[in-house]
Amino acid sequence: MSEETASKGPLSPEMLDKMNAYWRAANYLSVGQIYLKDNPLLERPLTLDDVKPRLLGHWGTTPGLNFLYVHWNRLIRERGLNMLYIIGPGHGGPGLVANTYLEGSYSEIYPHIEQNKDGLKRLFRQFSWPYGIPSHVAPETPGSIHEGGELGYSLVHAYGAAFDNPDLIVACVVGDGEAETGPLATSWHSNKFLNPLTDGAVLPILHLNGYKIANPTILARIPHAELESLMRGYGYEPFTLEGEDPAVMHQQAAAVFDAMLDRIAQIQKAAREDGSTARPAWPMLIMRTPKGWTGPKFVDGKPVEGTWRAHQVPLSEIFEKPEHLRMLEEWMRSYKPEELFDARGRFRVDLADIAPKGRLRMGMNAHSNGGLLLQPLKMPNFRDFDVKIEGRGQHDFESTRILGHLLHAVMQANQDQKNFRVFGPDETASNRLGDVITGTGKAWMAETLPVDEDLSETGRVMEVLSEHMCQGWLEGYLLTGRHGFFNCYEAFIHIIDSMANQHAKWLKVTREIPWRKPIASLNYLLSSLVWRQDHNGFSHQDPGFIDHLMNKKAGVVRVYLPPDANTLLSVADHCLRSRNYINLIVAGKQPAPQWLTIDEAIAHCTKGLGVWQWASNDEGGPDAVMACCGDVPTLETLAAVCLLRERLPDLRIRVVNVVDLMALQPTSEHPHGLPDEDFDRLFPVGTPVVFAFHGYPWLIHRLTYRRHNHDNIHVRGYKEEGTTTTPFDMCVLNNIDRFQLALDVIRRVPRLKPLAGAAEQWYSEAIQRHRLYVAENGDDLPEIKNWRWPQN
Ligand SMILES: Cc1ncc(C[n+]2csc(CCOP(=O)(O)OP(=O)(O)O)c2C)c(N)n1
Ligand SMILES: [Mg+2]
Repeated sequence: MSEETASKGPLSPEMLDKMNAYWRAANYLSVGQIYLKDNPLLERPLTLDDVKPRLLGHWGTTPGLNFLYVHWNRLIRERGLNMLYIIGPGHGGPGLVANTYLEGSYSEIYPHIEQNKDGLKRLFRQFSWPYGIPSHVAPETPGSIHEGGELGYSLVHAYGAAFDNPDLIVACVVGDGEAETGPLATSWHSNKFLNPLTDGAVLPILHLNGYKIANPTILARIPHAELESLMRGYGYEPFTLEGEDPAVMHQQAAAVFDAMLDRIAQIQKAAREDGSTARPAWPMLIMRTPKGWTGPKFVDGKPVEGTWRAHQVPLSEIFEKPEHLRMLEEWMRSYKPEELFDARGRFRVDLADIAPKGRLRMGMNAHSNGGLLLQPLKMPNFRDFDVKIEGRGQHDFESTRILGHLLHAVMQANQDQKNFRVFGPDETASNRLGDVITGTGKAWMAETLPVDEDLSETGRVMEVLSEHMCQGWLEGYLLTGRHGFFNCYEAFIHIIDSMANQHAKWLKVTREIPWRKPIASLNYLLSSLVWRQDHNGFSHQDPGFIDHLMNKKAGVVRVYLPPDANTLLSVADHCLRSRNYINLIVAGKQPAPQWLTIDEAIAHCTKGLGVWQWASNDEGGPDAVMACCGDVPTLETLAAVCLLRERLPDLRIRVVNVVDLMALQPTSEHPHGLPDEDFDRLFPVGTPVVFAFHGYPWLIHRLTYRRHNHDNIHVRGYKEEGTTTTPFDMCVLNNIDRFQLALDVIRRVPRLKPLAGAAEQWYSEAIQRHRLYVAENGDDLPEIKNWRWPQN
């Protein structure tokens, strides 16, 4: 590089040369991974035998990611930074693998990928190879907490990682295509929740390479001033880096990053030493560089570098066109591998030396393997928050309010550790968990007015009306070794279905990677449930998230439907202590009868399902089993038992309540699955089972399909009938009401066949009476509304 270029910036000529060589090495290794299975140092002319039969991967984004990596390396070394690197366009996986290899962390974690020619050959070969490594920044990639396969979540993950990590800087690349997604578009607002006093910093880089797969990006095709205004409008101070001449770009990048990091240091000093509480305008970078930078400029007469054609594999017809093989060799040789690796294939020591050492290497940053840092939550004794049962079902409590007391105590117990946060889309109070806010407050760095309550710069309850942000922050928080709890309306949790998928995949894979240490589980509380949408109606009625999660790997997912407050406490305690799961808890917030003492609740939850003997009269074996799962189905089932007992006192009914949905499956399908012998004891073969389920009924069939008594299991659940109506009418509309359940039993028990006609008559009269009353009075019949389990 010329002296003149080198003098225009903070890098010494020697450092500039080394950084550029380091970048060339990363680019070389990235291309090598995409194309080659042999001849990794190009010691002989490239032949088709050296090329992989299937060319899989993405080049376009990679040189930009590599460029940033070498600059982070310099900054980490010069400033002793604790830095995590999150890549939105995770399809740039080869770049991260290349860089963690060059810094040595890859070989430490995977010793067979040695720092020599054999290691290079394996490094290349394994990429996108069956049983090798994935093409994206996957859990297998050292230093990663973010796969980036599904675009949109990089920035929320970055913020989640930065919360309560005051010494951490999270550099986050946002793809300009990724920036078009809904979750990413809203993520910029995370800066209204990040406190420079107690949290780390997020350094967003908008990677404006101009293109997605096949189209330009919006942000690349609006005037620069408009883009800057957009970023200013989001509350950032935008910096810009633009160009393609490597020497100039290295100098400019070094200057701009020095300025941005100085700015971060100023912001943190103002908050930490000078007592400033103002919301800072954090720096962000708009980086405008060519897509596929340093790659082939033209292929088959068409421009590639700097266009969407560079997205995947720019030379894809290697086997068909000899010209492509020649161009690939030329491209790879343009990085001058002979100057980068010694004769044995080891990265040149003086170049390797510019990378940070030990734990400061981004591939080794402990925050990227959060389990290493995980401190168990200090858990108060949940028994202390129990509801005293004075007569079963005689008093109503809001179960989630009781849980709120426990969460409040968890929050208080862990205030010093600063490793627990509660997340929710503006519904924490509505879900009756408001107690958790008391004494901790809700995080808020934006303006406040006298009318506001509980907003605080140091709040630990995170409320924002974006399920995406709640989910993303929580994931980032968990993946970096902390704990959390997400509460959400049941119907709207579907908004993050896809994010839950991705997290489940991450967990599934990490469980198989020995160096990834277990992290705290992702805990959901779904409340404001389908059956009790008194204010809202049909739009708010959808219990399908359960079904969604049930498709995930059994090793990862747990689903609990505690029927009352004490079971909810027991389940929540269990979930908060667990590791590497997605725990779904479904529990109502409306006043509802309470059934079990805390000791009974613990015993019941430990089993996952069991006979409620106090509600059963099944001596000598049941005529029918009435199973229930969920709070409203449990109430209706118990009311149906009473109806039956009044009319048919000698009918032997067994009540089985299910808290842990997974227990219904065979042991072969899920670790919580009840052994067949136990299942058969509860649900004897040949005995009719009327099952009232909180969610869509088909799920119970799916779970019990292989059980011996499956043919006799008849399920009632939500069948997409709803509106703004009374609680009991919701049950009637979906045929899960007490009259229907009682009728089902009469219809199914063979010896009651003769009574079926009269029972049908009785049923229609009851429903008729209900309908007329509800239509006339706008409320449920008093004997329904005020029904209580009889005391004897
Ligand atoms: C949510 C989502 N939608 C679509 C895709 C398919 N996809 C993969 S890469 C890509 C283009 C990404 O463009 P950009 O974010 O600009 O990344 P880069 O240009 O840096 O490769 C698309 C649409 C995806 N991975 N995720
Ligand atoms: Mg792009």
